[in-house]
Amino acid sequence: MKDWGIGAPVLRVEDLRFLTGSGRFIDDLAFPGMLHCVLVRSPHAHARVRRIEFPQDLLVFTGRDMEKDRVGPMRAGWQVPGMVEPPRWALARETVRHVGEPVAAVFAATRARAEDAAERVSVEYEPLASISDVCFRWTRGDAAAVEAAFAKAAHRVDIELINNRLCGAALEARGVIASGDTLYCATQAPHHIRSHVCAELGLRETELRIVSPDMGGGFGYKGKHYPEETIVAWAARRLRRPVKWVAARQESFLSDTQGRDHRTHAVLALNEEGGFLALKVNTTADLGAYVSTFGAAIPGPIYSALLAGLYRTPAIHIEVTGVFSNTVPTDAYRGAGRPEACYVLERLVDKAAFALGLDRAEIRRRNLIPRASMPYKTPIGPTYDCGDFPKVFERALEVADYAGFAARKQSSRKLRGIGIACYLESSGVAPSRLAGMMGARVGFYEAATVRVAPDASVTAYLGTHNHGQGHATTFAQILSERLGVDFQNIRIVEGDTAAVPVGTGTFGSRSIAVGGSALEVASRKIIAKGKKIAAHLLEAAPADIEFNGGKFQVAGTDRAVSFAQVAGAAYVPHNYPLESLEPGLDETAFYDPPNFAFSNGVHVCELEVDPETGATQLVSYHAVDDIGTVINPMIVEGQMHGGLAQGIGQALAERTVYEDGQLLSASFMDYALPRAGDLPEFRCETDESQPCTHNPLGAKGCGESGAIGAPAAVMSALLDALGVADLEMPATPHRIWQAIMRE
Ligand code: MCN
Repeated sequence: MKDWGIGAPVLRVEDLRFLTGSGRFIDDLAFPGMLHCVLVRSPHAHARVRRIEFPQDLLVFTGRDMEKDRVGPMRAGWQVPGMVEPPRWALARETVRHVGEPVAAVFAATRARAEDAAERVSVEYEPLASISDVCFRWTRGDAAAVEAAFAKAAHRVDIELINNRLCGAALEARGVIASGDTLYCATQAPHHIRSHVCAELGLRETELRIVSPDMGGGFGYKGKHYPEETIVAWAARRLRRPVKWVAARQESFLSDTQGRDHRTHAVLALNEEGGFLALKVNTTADLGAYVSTFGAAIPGPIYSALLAGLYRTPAIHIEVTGVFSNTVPTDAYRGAGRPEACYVLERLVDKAAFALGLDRAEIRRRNLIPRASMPYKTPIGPTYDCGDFPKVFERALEVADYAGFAARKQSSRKLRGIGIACYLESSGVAPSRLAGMMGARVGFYEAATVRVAPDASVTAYLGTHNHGQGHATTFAQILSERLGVDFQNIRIVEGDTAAVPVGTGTFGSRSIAVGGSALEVASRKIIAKGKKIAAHLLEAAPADIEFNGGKFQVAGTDRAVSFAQVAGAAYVPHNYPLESLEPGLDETAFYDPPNFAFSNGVHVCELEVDPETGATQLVSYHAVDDIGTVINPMIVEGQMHGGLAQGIGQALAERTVYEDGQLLSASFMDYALPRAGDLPEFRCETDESQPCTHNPLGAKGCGESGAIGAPAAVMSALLDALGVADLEMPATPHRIWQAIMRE
């Protein structure tokens, strides 16, 4: 196996720093004269703020102070057509709409003092009844074609599902520090945060620098714009002192955006042989109290685009109703719309298999889109550029020994089940033009600069953000491969708008497909310029120069100059074509993908349930994923493991519970995360036979794959083990035991 460059399982260069305690996270930062901010948050789900009172010796700001300074409302980053977007203020002005909404900001020299001071702020509320209202309706597909297909169908199978609301649980809580013109902010999307905060504070983007340093996980929810960013940036300017806010763990539950929360009714029409004829999906998605940054996009355009999955269903229609409720806003959480789509489809397909008396593998086999149909235009919009779904499917069944399951079940003393999930992931939202037509207020390109130093060491600057994905390693692998520069001589810079002037960020598994592609294009520009410099040095025509193994060579001769010689000549241009070429070796590329990169895969989960207690033990989990060209197989496997753990958590344990707008699961005593002992040894492999056809690396994203396939695979296995038709996530021992008792 290769030990460097693209395809090599290179150890992560960032880990030495982290493992030796040299990371630099938000809470590690402090500035002279810094004040600590603590927020007074609403205890009510819905209330009018009557009066806010506090002793004169306290330093407290309220929404009125921000209003006087003309701080503008927070706006969503995506406005689905027809969407209602009520104003959202960083500090509430008249009304609070969810428990945890910030009402007043209290400042003191230490955090403890700020916490004590916050206790002395008294807020008089007039509680209001909780409400629910429609924010948007979003449809896709051809309703008439679906009705016509249903009229002719031999079978019709329908299902009602809840996709449980989840919350993110990164090791490091969110945090923001403002100092001078810099906002240090643990965010996945520094450039987006700059735009949002500047728009609200009336600043030019050149007046605010965002630095997102090392970050202990983001999982999608740290990619969104939050009130605290505006509050802290504004307060620091007003107080002329650095200001720091870091969330306490319970605050995270009350203020971080949450994920999923769908109610869906779906119906599948089939012919005699189990062929899918039409699919009708009706989903109600809870957006919470306000439209968060991508809060409407995730259940609208993103989720609905994936409802064809890996299947050739000729007619599909989907209607999504986004509704407000008096809860924390929802937004992206690892998978973001795709696990929801996968869950609907796979549960429905399992149910159809059951209704028709077909094996669950067989019904899928009959309906998978064959490779020969690529590129495949789905009836709901997207066109898949490539993929060999049947191959990935058969391989997954083979590695999981699906055929041998019956024997294993027979020899099991518990309730044993096997489950299959076929998933599709639209990595890297694209293209900007199409997203714009669907309401996006931002672009979806990525920018990369490759800067070669005079000594031929290389720094690359990207608009993406590394918060656990290993970018410092994988991006360096790409450059090392392309430029022939030693891996140790490459440095990757992300997360600082002063160093990286433009960018989009890391979410939607876009970093490799979009950021990596921008990097690839920038490195091609470096080589193109290097060829011109080399041609001059070698007194040859640029067209005759080849770049191979780190050397620029006159084709067919042994005359060559090294990459280092070319870099040296670029910066000490003594022998250099200055009349036709600028000095320097420094190139930037913007890359706006023409399409999503469609990662896909098939997961097979096997488990046993203890009939006495309802406890589930996963026995094995096999995943075969097509993520196109793999840059670092070790990192990809780690990404899969993390995603799988989150997906399994959704299936078996995690659930955000509200009662009358009060959050009942606001601690890790009440919100159950999966632990290492709950997880089996994962067996993951990739299929690289179908590289993405439209990006220059051929790579498709993998960061969310595990979280997309796992809930459906685990639930499929559980239903099989229990022999029941319905069971809700999270399938806790209690719920499972109740299901057993009902039988
Ligand atoms: N990779 C690769 N070959 C491929 C695809 C990816 O080697 N064909 C590598 C990439 O180079 C990168 C990593 O795998 O180092 C993930 O790449 P990608 O799929 O592009 O995903 P992103 O880097 O854009 O990460 C975002 C994705 C999302 S959306 C969430 S949420 C998420 C995740 O990744 N949150 C994470 N993985 C996480 N991992 C950690 N540790 N922490 C989080 O918060």
